[in-house]
Amino acid sequence: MPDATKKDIVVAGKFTHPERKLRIAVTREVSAALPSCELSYLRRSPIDLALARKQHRAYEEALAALDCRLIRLPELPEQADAVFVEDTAVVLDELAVITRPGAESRRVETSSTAALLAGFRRLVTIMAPGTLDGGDVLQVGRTLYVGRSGRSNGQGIVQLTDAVTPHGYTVVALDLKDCLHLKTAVTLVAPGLLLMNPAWVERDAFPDMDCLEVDPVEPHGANAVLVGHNVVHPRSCPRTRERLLGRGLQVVSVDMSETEKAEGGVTCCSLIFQGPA
Ligand code: CIR
Repeated sequence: MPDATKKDIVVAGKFTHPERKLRIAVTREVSAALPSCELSYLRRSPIDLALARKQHRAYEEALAALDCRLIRLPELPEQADAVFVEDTAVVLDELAVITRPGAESRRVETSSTAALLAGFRRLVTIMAPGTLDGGDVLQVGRTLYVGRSGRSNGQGIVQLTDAVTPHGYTVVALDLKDCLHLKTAVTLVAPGLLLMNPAWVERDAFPDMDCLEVDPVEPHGANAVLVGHNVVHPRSCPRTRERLLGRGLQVVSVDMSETEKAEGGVTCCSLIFQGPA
């Protein structure tokens, strides 16, 4: 890990299966400025910062309990959305793509993510005029589905494609409607199984996949993180949780009420990848 970042990084978490390959989860402290976050589809409502930080700790603990080694990046106190670290990079086994977030206010977030990830991966950086948010990139094996959203543009998707194609990945660009990111609309919850909101992304975009739909009263219920065999899922969507349980999946529910008001979900608050063996 580069020296410049070492002093700022908190490493926590326990290893219940040290013989397994190391799984790393990068998070970032909730910014004091979170209440003035970017909003695209939600109305602003008051955010309880202390509660947001408490919930974020519980989220980190949930990841640690699932055998993630946590690396918490330091707070960027002036960057309201910096807790949503997922948007700053796409980490694959072979390389990490440092994004150029679609929201101009968020572009300064990427440098500290890059400094950390340089210790783990070769880096490729999305350049202007390209924009890409990590929340728009859904990896399913060697396929990267990418949302053409308000945050990720055609140039960004071309640059991502150029970076990953030599490593055997196929990039599939998809249209979205009425939601911020692709992973707001669809995530992977088991091998071959997607959890999705068909109002926001076409079910037909995934002809080879099995799809479970969110409960219609829980449009935000499709944002889940698969960690091993466990689905980390928002407590605010209990009906969708029942559907996941009905498929025999193991679900870890986390309360994210405060970051949800900032249009964030469970995927956005971490970057999870395999570390060194
Ligand atoms: C934003 O608008 O950028 C933040 N308020 C929310 C970002 C959520 N990120 C994600 O879903 N990947």
